[in-house]
Amino acid sequence: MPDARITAIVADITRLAVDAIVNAANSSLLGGGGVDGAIHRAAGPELLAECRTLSGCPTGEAKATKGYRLPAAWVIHAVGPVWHGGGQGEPAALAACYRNSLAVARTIGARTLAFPAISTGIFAFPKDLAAEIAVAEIDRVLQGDPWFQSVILCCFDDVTLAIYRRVLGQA
Ligand code: AR6
Repeated sequence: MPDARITAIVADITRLAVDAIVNAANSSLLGGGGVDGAIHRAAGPELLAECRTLSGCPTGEAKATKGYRLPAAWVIHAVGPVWHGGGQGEPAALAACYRNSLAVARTIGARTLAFPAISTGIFAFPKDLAAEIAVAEIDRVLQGDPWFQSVILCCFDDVTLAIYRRVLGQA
């Protein structure tokens, strides 16, 4: 069974009072639609101003900013892969996103975090495979590691929640 600190809920990630929320960004880090647009709207224009100083971010990697008007102190901007059929390293890039976001969380002192379902919206990554990768990678990092207190898989719809509950064995 995956680590019990990993849980799935349906929520608007911009409302969660965790140490850090993860953004499903693109490599420009200059905003966009989906959860990225929602995070920028809720955080205010200071977020974009800080993002402009970061010079973008490669796919599979993550960079942190402050959370500004969000309840979360930090935003970790992770760049998921665009799904091109699975033969272009998309699964490994998605796993790297989760792993690197957790590494960034540790460097900023964040113990409670929330992830959206990275790449499964505009970037079209299949939801089931994405959930399996997310849970496996987070679980691997949490094994024997007391640093993280809670990792929330923040779903925006009941279909995604059902997938995570099944993968987590919490159905
Ligand atoms: N809270 C939680 N989850 C959300 C929210 C929210 N407020 N809004 C959407 N989701 P997407 P991607 C879910 O498309 O596929 C942007 O333009 C959504 O239902 O936001 O990684 C970026 O700038 C889905 O399950 O991100 C990039 O260009 C999940 O978040 C591109 O989209 C991810 O969907 C990234 O695409």
